[in-house]
Amino acid sequence: MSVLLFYVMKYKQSEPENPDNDRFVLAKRLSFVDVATGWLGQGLGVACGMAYTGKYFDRASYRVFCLMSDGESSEGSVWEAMAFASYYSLDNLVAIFDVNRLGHSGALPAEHCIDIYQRRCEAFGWNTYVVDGRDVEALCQVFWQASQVKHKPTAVVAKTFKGRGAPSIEDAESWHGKPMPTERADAIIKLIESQIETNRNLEPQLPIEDSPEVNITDVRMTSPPDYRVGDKIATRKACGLALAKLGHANNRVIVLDGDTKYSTFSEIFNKEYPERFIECFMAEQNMVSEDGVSQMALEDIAMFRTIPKCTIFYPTDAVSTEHAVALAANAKGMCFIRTTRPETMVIYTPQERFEIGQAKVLRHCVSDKVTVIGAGITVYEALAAADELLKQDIFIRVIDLFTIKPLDVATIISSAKATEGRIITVEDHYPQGGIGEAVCAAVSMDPDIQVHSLAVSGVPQSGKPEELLDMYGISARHIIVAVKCMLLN
Ligand SMILES: Cc1ncc(C[n+]2csc(CCOP(=O)(O)OP(=O)(O)O)c2C)c(N)n1
Repeated sequence: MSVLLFYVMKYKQSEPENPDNDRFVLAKRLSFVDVATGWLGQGLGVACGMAYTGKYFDRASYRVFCLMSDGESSEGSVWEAMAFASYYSLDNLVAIFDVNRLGHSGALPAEHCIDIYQRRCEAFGWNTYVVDGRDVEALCQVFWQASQVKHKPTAVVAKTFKGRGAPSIEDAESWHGKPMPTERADAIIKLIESQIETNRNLEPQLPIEDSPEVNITDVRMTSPPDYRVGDKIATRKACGLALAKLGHANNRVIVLDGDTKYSTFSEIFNKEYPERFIECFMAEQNMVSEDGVSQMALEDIAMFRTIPKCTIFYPTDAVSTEHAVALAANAKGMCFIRTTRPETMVIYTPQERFEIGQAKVLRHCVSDKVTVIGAGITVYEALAAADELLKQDIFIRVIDLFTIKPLDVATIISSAKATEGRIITVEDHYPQGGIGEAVCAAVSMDPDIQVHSLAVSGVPQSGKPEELLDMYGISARHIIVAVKCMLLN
């Protein structure tokens, strides 16, 4: 990283987004990392897109560096990207394989067998160097050599040790993703600082300013659709024609296809703008690589709901989870069990019985005014809201769904009837395709039931679970507000 950032890469330190800067792709988020791909295996695909743009569209001098890990290279998408980069001769792209032998759970298949990585990279048509990842001079040399190579992307296979220099941490398993105790971290920082030999302020080289000005805002069709009512045309063809039309509007409209241009009709675009058509072949993972939010699954319920016969469990506590596992083992078809990261309180006795499609009513009394439906983590928020509202003499019924598909429609409807038709759903999921929509669909034929849904509406940031629940509107506090609003209306 230091060789790259302070010796090799050219960029304006004060302007991380300057288009002339060299690009840096890494799985971790820092201000000068152009793309952070915590969902491993996407980085190289994104870097390929940047390098392709730099070489063929911008025709600029900036270069693209992608720091990858050895564990990550188990992902098939990495090798799709490797094939893409060499096919398109992306000589402005350098991928650095940080081969530290370890993944999250332990040693990786190829461990420190550097030659395995070397041969794989060479087989994919890459100019490949093997270095000791701590040898500054060797790194400087291979990065310089890489800059001289034409028509081939470069792979730098660097042998490294995780936690190098830190006593009893170097090359040891089970440190991945584990916070270091403060005293230990302080000692290690001191140790590292004691090894710094110069306090010279290192300045990166400035970039060559030759990237074009690009405007991709306000891309409009130049004329309205040219179809008459009664015309017959396949929409896939209309889509292909529309893309070609959009190509007139802005020369930064490009099309990527995965060896299907005659089926998708993107061949129409290809004929008109061959230089803006990118054939990605049958490597769709690489084709769609994009910056993703690291491992926050907020669309999974929607995805699994669409699969025929798939059962979706979202157990709330350890007891219901164990039942979910046993029920899944005996269920026909695919099952998806959604579990929760933080520790949650056990709320069911060992004697409680669970069935697929049977929800649990956790709070109820004759004076209930609203039914609050949750699953998993949001059940605790609903219970906390119920406790708080109780102090204000407002009674709510709380339902734990247990399975989201199939949904316990009978319990939902009878609870809604008992609470004057009022339902609030609350879920740690995007609104689209989640619990709220499932419940709405289930009660849609009943004009006397109204559903208000609390769900995560934006792409979230990282944070503490309780902070995130509150920030994205699905905490007890938000449930209380929603209950009161519903009662006012
Ligand atoms: C696609 C994907 N699967 C699983 C994870 C969870 N995960 C985070 S880090 C990691 C292992 C990291 O090992 P490696 O890729 O070698 O990186 P490094 O040792 O350099 O940290 C895993 C499995 C992830 N981030 N992305």
